Amino acid sequence: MGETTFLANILYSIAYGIASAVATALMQLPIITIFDKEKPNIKNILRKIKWRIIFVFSSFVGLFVFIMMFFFNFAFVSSDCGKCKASCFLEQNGSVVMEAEHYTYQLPGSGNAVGITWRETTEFSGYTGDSALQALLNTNVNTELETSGPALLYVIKFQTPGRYYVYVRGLALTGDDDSIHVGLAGNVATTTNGIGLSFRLPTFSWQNESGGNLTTINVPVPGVYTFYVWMREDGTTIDKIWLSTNTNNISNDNTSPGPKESPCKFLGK
Ligand SMILES: [Ca+2]
Ligand SMILES: [Ca+2]
Ligand SMILES: [Ca+2]
Repeated sequence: MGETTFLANILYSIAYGIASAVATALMQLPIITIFDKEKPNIKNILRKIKWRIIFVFSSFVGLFVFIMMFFFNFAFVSSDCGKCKASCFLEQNGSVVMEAEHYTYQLPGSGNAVGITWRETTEFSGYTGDSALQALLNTNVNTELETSGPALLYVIKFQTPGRYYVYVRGLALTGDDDSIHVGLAGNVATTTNGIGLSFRLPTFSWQNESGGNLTTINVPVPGVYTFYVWMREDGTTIDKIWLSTNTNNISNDNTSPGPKESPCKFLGK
């Protein structure tokens, strides 16, 4: 969240509210002047509009609240999502990049994954942003082809429709701690591949494949969608997500940090 932008928006809202209240008061003048049988001097006009102070004040409060809601919903665009978790990532030019730890919501696991949650960790070196997320406790649970693992939800505003290649930066402690499922808007992209999107190195690296296939999601029309990451095997650790319309962005096993996180806007939750 950009604090400078936040402060500027508050000051702008206050100034706008005061200006609106003054304008509302001034709008009373022609009415008073036309219907006033007394001489319309400043003293009489000020006396006549005195009872309208409550109305003007309530207008100010109402406008202030309205404008603050407006800015919370539409104008809090930050170049860095930071700790702003109730946020909506903005896709630009066929690409959106999200730190895993900046998820919008998390849903608990069910079935054999009951009680497992995604937890922030800085235990493994090489993460980007604030941390990575690990599905814990790690007691050898595998949801196989079910999406019953704890889920991370990322709300994304897509401007560019089309097929997106899913790249996730994560690490594998062992072969039993190395896979996730992903999907968009309830459509799972990986379960039909017989296995989830899997990590192959004990250090953070980018991976796109699930069961030897490219992992893709489809955005049919521009709009706001929710991207899902489900734990498949507990102990799996993820750091960053990159959705791109370009299949040649980065190769599997690449350990670079990748591009910086996309901008987001605050949803006011
Ligand atoms: Ca595995
Ligand atoms: Ca495990
Ligand atoms: Ca991260």
